[in-house]
Amino acid sequence: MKIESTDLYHVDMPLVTPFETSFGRETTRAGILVAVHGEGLTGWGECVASSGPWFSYETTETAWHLLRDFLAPALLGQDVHGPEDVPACYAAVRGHPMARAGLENAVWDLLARAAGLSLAQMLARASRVVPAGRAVPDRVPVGVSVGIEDTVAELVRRVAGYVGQGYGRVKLKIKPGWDLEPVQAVRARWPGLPLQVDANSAYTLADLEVFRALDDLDLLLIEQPLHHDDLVDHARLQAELETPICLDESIQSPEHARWALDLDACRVINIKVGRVGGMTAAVDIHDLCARRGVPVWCGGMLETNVGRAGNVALATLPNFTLPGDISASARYYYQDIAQPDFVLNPDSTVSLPAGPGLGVEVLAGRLAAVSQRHLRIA
Ligand code: SMG
Ligand code: MG
Repeated sequence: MKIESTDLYHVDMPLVTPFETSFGRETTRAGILVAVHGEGLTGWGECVASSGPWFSYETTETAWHLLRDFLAPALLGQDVHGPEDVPACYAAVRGHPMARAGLENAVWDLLARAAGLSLAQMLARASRVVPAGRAVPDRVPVGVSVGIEDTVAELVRRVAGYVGQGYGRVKLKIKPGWDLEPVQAVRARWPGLPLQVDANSAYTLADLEVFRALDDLDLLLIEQPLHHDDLVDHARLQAELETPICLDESIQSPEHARWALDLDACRVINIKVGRVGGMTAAVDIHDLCARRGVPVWCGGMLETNVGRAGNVALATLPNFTLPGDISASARYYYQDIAQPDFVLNPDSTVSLPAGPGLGVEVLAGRLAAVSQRHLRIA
């Protein structure tokens, strides 16, 4: 498949509910939608870099720069046989995984559509641990990630709303000053609820007592408690805790995943396709963890239905044994740029859309309405 052109759309969309983490509150979500064209077909990818360098150093501006000046030009005119050919086109580019993922994932969608396969089928073929003949699941288990609220009472009300909608697993954002009290309150109200926390790197080893107390709350995992770039202190903390540490920000490549497991810095990995540079690396990390007996789950970056469809497909791989941060479309945006929407099934799953590739279609009018700029690279 010869890549004939690429379109970049810088979007900004208001969130249905503001989302607050240890690094701040977001009321809108910026991102870049990437379309690649070849042989009359179009594939879509979503770059999940935020407006500012908080979750990672990447921003929509840095990703736009990388995509416009390095990544899309390197891919232009290339004859791509498989998605794994894409990272090879810009192997010399260091870092910037979210920018790379936006483009690579668009090619996965394009090639899946060309082959008449769903993305989930393509991913199963790419994995080295999926047994031959395994049927692709038609749904994946999901949970909801709940941001920091102004009061514990508001948090409990918010969680009650999501539990009432049918979410069977809840993740609470924590930060110093917003940790034991809210988590204990939610645990007391729902003693059997699968519950986990995410600190987004807000703590240090000096906070050991907070983690010892969280260790008693029967949590599924504690996500990214320490520095975003650290593995050594996470290994020290894991040695003190029964609850598995799950790394998010610290794992930006399959190499980071291997180093983290070798150091026992975590016992679960959150795979975000954007954070690790694309589906090829995401499958590699999945396979590594499967071979080592380490569970993984699919993280979320408040994606539109384009990114969400990719996450749902990824989460069909067999070692995604914990529910993903893949909530129903209605939790994020009033009107998504791609359809159909994802809805929550009563068993706290979302279903895979039908059709080849991602299984969602971008609506040109809706995309134009939320686009701040558009660039064609041809
Ligand atoms: O997509 O439902 C979602 C959000 C999941 O909590 C979520 N993501 O650190 O895991 C994380 C955060 C990062 C969000 S920053 C945009
Ligand atoms: Mg996280």
